[in-house]
Amino acid sequence: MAAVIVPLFLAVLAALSGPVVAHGGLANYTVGETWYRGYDPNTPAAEQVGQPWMIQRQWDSIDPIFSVDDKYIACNNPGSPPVSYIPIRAGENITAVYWYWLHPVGPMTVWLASCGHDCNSVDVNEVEWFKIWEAGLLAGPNLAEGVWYQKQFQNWDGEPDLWPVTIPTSLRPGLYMIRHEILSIHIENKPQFYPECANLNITGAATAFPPKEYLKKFPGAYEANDPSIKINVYVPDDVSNYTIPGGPIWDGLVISR
Ligand SMILES: [Cu+2]
Repeated sequence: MAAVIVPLFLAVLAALSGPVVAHGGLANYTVGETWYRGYDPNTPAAEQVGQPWMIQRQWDSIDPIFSVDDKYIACNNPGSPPVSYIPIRAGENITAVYWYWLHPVGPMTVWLASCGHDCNSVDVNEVEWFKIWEAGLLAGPNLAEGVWYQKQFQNWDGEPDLWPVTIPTSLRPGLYMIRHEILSIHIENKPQFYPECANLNITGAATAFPPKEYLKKFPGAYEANDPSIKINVYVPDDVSNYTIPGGPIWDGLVISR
């Protein structure tokens, strides 16, 4: 489970030179001072799949997923699971590292799913995900021109875009997948989902786990006609509140069923 310390510059850089399309994805993580290289769709799969350092699910495209019913909405993942797990303690931060994220409008969410004894034999469409973090519209004046977290986390000064998230302190230890999703809604009624998944080995002595109402599948967590997903952020232009789809985040408390 060796850490690779060389930053991996991502496909989005190549995409920037394209005339129209510019998307992106997540291919690096940090925990503390340790850098974990993930999958790079611009590097041959044979150099990455099965490598002992790989901690992220293979993904092959920086293009978005447009349908909530697309099975790739789980992990942008037509390919192979990784070999290794990022070690992390409950209560510790994991930071997702992007380069030059482009889109400014829409929510960002982070989900976990328990894998049982092995994340590499599970079906990413069958595991049960629970949301642990979300951020949407931070300030007005309206949906199109307001400050979204998605806009605020961008860095265009050569530094990477950093997205830190805390693993719930009360979560019971085990093998989990972590799923980062950026939902971009800058094109009217055509949502763009950008999910990627990695393996975590969460340690600690806590015992909590979210109750059933927090557990969702992808596809399944979202409705195509959710007004936060099928949305025109430009009309009307006086809306300054936004409900992040996918239900509430689990706050780490044990809730009696
Ligand atoms: Cu894009």
